[in-house]
Amino acid sequence: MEEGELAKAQTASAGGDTIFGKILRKEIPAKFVYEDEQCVAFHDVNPQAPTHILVIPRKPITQLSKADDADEQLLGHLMVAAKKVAIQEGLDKSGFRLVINDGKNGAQSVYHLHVHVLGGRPMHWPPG
Ligand code: TR5
Repeated sequence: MEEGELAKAQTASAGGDTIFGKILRKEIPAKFVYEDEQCVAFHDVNPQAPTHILVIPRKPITQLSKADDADEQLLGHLMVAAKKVAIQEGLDKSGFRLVINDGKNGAQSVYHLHVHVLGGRPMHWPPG
């Protein structure tokens, strides 16, 4: 993650509408590479890998740690959708990574839950 994104994560806070809400309402144009009744997926504006797509729920859950137990089906759905996106992008042949950042130390900068789908290059471990 770039310094700028890390800095944003330090100042970002939960609550209120986010840029992803605007994308969902089509107030900001974004090309959805996948969508269904519960989620949409679009390219990250600042890709950290040759393929970097975000899968977000239509329901505005701020972050994973704030999801309710009742969101269990939706959370599973996001992972299935992320898998479909990875396959659609041809990442299943070489491998890929899913990431959910949560809170300041988790480097979350946008407080609308999202799953990062990253691929197209070897990933490093441990992550930074
Ligand atoms: O750091 P976290 O996990 O919260 O990830 C937020 C991600 O949203 C980052 O990877 C950003 O690059 C990405 N992002 C931020 C904006 C944006 C976006 N992806 C697509 N389109 C975007 N728009 C239009 N505006 C942003 N501010």
